Formats: sequence, C-alpha cells, structure tokens
Amino acid sequence: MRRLQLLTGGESHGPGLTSLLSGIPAGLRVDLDLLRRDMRRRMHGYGRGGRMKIEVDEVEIRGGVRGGETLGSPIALWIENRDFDNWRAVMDPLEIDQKKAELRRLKSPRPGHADLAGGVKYLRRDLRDVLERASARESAARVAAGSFARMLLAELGTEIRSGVRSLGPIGADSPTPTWEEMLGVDEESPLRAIDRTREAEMVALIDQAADDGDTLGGAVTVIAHNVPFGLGSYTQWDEKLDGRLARAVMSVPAVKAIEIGAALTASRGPGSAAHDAIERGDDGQWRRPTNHAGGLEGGVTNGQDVVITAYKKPISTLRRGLPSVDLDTLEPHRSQYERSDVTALPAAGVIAEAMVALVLADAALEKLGGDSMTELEAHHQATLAQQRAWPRR
Ligand code: EPS
Repeated sequence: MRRLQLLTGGESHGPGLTSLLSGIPAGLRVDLDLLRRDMRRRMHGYGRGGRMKIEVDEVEIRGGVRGGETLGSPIALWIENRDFDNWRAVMDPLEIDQKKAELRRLKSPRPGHADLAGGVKYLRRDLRDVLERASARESAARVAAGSFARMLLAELGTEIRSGVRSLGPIGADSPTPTWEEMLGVDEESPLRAIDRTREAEMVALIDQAADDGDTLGGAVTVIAHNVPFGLGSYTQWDEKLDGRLARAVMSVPAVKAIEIGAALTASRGPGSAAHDAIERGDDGQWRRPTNHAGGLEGGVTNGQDVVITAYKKPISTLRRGLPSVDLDTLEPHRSQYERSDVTALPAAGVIAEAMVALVLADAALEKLGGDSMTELEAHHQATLAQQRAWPRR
C-alpha cells in the first residue's frame, strides 16, 4: 500500500493480536457498530471448529483515536485471545513449561500448511513456532483494521459486500454475481451463500466432509459498489489497481487464485464477447451494459462495481491426516491433527472485504489526498466536478 500502512502481530494461542494502521486522516468518526459487526461476521459460518465458541474478538482501541474521532496518528488495536488462558504454559512469551510444550509439539508437517517451509526457513524444531503465526487467527487483526478503511470509504459513498459463490463443486459454474445479488446475502445464514437455494446442499457437504475427517475449499466474491472513478494507474506496473487488489486478496489464508470480473469466462471466448460496450447517458453518466471487466480497465477503476473472486483451497489441517514425515524418526508419518475448521469460506469473504477496503482506501487517499477528512471530502467533490465536466472542458 502506498498511503496506508498495516502491520499486525500476535500468535494464534498467544496473549492476543495487535494491529497498527497508519495513514488514516484525522477527523474520521469511528463507527463502533460497524467494527463490532465486522468482527462478529468473521467468526460466523457453518463448518468452523470449536475455537470460535471460545473467542469474543472484542477490539480495544489503544491509540490514534480520541473521543470517537481519528487523530491522523497510527491507529493501534488490540484483540485479546481468550484461548490463551488454556495455552499459557505452552505459549507464554517469557516462560513455558518444557514438558507441556513437548506434548503440544508439532512434528509432522501438514502438506499445504506453512509447517515444512517455515520450519526449514526459520530453523524451528517445534513446528508450533510456525503454525502459531501462519494461523488464520491473524485475520482478526486485519478485519479490525479493514473496518477503519471501510469507515473512510463510506464517507466517499463506497460500500463493500461479499458472499460465498461456491463450496467444493457446488456452485462452481455459477455466473459472476452482481451488486443486487450481494445485497441479498443473508449475513445470518449458515454460509453467507450468494445463491441461497444451494445452502442446504452446502451444509450437507460440510457435514459429510466432517464425518470423513476431510476439509473443503471454494470461492468467495467481493464487490465494491460506487467506487470513485480513476483509482489506480496504468502508468507503472505496480500502480495498477487490479494487481494491488489481487495481491491483498491473495494474502487471505488459503487463497490460491484470484479472478477480476468475469475473467475466466472471458479467457475462454472471443474479444467480441469479453468487453463491455461504452454508452453515454442523457444525464452525462458513462454507462456499461455489462461489467465483465469487474470495474477495472488498464488497472484503473472505471466507475463500475469492482468485482473480485478469491478461490480458496481446502483447509490443510485434515483430521485424518495426509502423507508426511515424522521429524524425530524421519520416517513416513501421517500429518498431525490440530483442532481446525472444515471450511472457513464465509469468514474468508469477510477477510477479503477487509483487504479490498484497505486497498481501495489506500488508492482513494493516493488520488484525493488530505491529512483530514475535511480535506479529503473537499478534494473528492472537486474531483467529481472535474470528472462530470469532462470531456467538454
Ligand atoms: C486455524 C486453526 C483453528 C481455527 C483458526 C485457524 O484454530 P484453533 O487451532 O485454535 O482451533 O479456528 O481460526 C481462528 C482461530 C480464527 O480466529 O479464525 C489455523 O490453523 O489456521
């Protein structure tokens, strides 16, 4: 990111998670309801393990905000891990019980997880040292920071939503969803599915996978609506907003592929079917009868909805294990099981929303600038006036 910076810290079963978000202008009103709602939404979803019953994911604001308004200084956030109480002997930052730690030691790396690569990279004998930070628990810290980006975007009129598009094979061939379909996603439904008629099937598939000791992946789509025209740039490779969004959303745990708009379908057909016609309405608005491009042309937002789909591999912690090696004997051994989720797709959508919010807020600050929300809003209005007048003057 160019104007915003985000660092997170903390282990899955350590004392808690920290977020440090700098670059948010002064004078943004903190919407606590929104923050709490996002945190709750991330914990929700059929197929999660027992951990989500332990945590409450309450965000404590420890810096950068006074009297409910941002100060322009870094926003410091803290989320306590309730589960730390059960893990103190093994995870205390200063003193651990070696015997208990040995019992919780992870010594057969899980294929698909960071265990092997991280163990070799950081030369850790106990792969717990890898899994604790590679855990998706970290995403709570990102969702908290993403809420502040969402609050900023709301001031510009931009909204972001997501939904589960497919789970395993169910819904895998569904067409790219629209904003109207996103508005229909029921946040309280078991899976936050875009096509609610398929939820029962999805729930049954999760039950089957749980019985089999297996896991499931799928796809989530995020749509940003009413995004300012002209965010990102084609003038340098690393300024293209599609690349910036792809990088951010790819960082959501277990995501292995990204699609902008209807890219997969477009790649299989001719150009005449792939692109979105340009029309000018009587009201002076640019209209596109279709949005195959997913709101991005040349890596620049074009006034249409920004549509991004993330494809998640099945979670790599399987109860029945996978072929691996015991690090003590160096003999073949099934990978170890740690309590885990069967799928975390509904949560992945919420995390992806946070990442999209952070990138769009960053790009909006880059284009519109300002140390305060007052300036940002003035720059936004001036830019809108220029864009409305174009190309006549
Ligand atoms: C995760 C393993 C599970 C998940 C966790 C991600 O945690 P635990 O081992 O404590 O049961 O529940 O997700 C979260 C803790 C979370 O907040 O999303 C993993 O290994 O990635």
